[in-house]
Amino acid sequence: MMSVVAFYSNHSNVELQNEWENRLKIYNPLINLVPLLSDQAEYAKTALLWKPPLERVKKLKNLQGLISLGQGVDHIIKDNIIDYEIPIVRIVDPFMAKSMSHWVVMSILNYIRDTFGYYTQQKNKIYKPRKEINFTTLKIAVYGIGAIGSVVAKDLKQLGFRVHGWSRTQKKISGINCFIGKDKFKYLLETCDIHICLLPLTIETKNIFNNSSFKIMKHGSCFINAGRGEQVVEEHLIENCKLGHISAAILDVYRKEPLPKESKLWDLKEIRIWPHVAAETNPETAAKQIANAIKHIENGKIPPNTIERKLGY
Ligand code: NDP
Ligand code: OXD
Repeated sequence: MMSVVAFYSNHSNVELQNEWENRLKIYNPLINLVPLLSDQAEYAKTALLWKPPLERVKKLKNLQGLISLGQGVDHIIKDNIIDYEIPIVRIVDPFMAKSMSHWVVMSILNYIRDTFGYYTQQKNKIYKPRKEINFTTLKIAVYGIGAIGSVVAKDLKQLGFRVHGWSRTQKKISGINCFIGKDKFKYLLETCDIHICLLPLTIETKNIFNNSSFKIMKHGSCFINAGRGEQVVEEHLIENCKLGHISAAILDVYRKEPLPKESKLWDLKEIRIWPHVAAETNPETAAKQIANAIKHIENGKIPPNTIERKLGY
């Protein structure tokens, strides 16, 4: 029997849906993706979603499970619109963790080697060494050391950085100083030089980077966010960048995406803007686990990587 799956991605287009379907068919030739907004979606037991219109999802009465097309699920559980108790599954893909790690490493290396200073010099034909930050003295904090953050932390350690991690439950990762709790969050803000947010968006993490957190960071700190935009009070970040208190901010995610043209974030010399691409979902590497999740859902079983609703991630 056909396995009908309702599909929606915010870059929704037929090519993307076809690409996913072709990848999924390798593992189950009976999988048939149909657009979430189509009438056929009424028959779907599973929905494969990225930033879907949740009111539409809610109307599909045959759904037995939802799968996020990313590692985060905030786009599905936000505002509790989907209030019924069916499994919500997320992707956990080592490819994405590595991809994120590359982006973070690149961001940090650009920061400490002043890549953008050299670009500017080149434009003006200036041939002169610029100040380099001594990486051995830098302390890095990775907020969120789960599937992605733990890989980032380990790779940074491997490159010779001093790395600290922060999570909800205590972790033990060789070579990484792991912390939990609000006091230790404050301690990391106060003592680290580079702050990397890789947290999921939950009630606890919303607005976690605000004036109170930025102000207690060391003067000249570097802030990197690839978690979620709503974890940062953008006006406060802008204020602290203008003061030079935050000397560099590398951002991949925003409160409103796509980042509106009128956002002041675009204009600050301290800020680098990336359009939510730090670790993109890869159909080639993620299809197998999604096909498996679809099978579990259709058999009334709980798939691996089903989130704990009460935790929100
Ligand atoms: P995980 O759930 O595997 O890891 C989340 C980490 O955050 C865990 O260490 C968790 O602690 C910690 N955490 C959660 N809540 C709190 C809290 N209140 N206080 C302290 N620590 C907390 O998620 P992933 O690593 O897979 O992904 C993290 C996020 O990265 C995603 O939710 C998404 O928002 C973002 N992301 C961004 C991408 C991009 O391209 N920009 C791509 C992919 C993901 P514990 O270990 O104790 O559970
Ligand atoms: C994700 C993302 O959550 O791309 O996977 O942001």
